Amino acid sequence: MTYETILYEKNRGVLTITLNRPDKLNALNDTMRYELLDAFQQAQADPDIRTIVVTGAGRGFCSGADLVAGSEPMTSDSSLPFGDLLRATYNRIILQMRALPKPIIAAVNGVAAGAGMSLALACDLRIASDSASFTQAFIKIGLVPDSGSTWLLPRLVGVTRAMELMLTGRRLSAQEALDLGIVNQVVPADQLPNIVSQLTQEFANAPTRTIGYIKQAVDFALENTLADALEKEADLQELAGKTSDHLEGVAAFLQKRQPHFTGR
Ligand code: LHQ
Repeated sequence: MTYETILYEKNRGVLTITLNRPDKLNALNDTMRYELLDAFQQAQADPDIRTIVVTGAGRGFCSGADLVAGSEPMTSDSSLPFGDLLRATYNRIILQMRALPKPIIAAVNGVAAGAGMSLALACDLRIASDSASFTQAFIKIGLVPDSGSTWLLPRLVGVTRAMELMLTGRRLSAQEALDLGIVNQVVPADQLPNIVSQLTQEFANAPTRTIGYIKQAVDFALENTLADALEKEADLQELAGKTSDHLEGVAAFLQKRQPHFTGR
């Protein structure tokens, strides 16, 4: 598939998805949402892809839903009621990202607003440029936080802070987002690509299957009892124990050398 609104670049096991509507701070229109969904599906199916970076072109990461009526290519569903619109694309993107058994890193280069913030929250790690910012902008236009923000944000920052951010729409600096635990790291803007690239090279050489199991285990644990989480860990550990990367990890340890993980 050729994409119009995102860039899809594969390099040495790393897929970089760049949201590419810089004039609108990479607002999500119909085309972009379907392209993102397709890109994450490709990322899941392609065994050469071991990690995914999501970032934005220009000075924004993603400003959420495209609010400029009539500007969208009328490809499909922009006239749907909001509930159906969410079910048709946004919700599927978020579920696809959480179910994707590979690490997804948000390289948050600029403002992440509304569903754009949700998109960042649905990634596994967030590295922010010092010029990034975050806003639960929904309330400013009289909408409920969506695309997973109500589920993801309280889990990251606790209910007290999440409610404050959702009720006020206050725009957080990257440093505030770091202090609250929304991002993993804040780096100078000009170093963001290099620092993210170092990290993703590590992930491109990691025991990928096990990373998929870790995502599954943590998301499961957040919704279930300790007893159920222990059972899930046991199931997933059995699978992890059968990977060649586990055998390689143990062999490398015993031979006092660096492991060579293949993601199998
Ligand atoms: C934009 C946008 C944008 C279009 C900036 N659209 N053009 C789901 C389902 C159903 C319904 C709707 O919603 C959803 C999910 C959602 O995401 S709802 C929340 C939607 N997003 C927002 O409400 C955020 C709107 N944007 C803003 O509040 C600001 O632009 C932020 C805080 C993101 C950035 O502020 P600034 O850095 O001051 O930039 P700016 O406002 O000057 O924007 C730059 C340009 O980008 C500007 O265009 P222009 O032609 O004047 O230069 C904006 O109109 C355009 N833009 N966001 N979402």
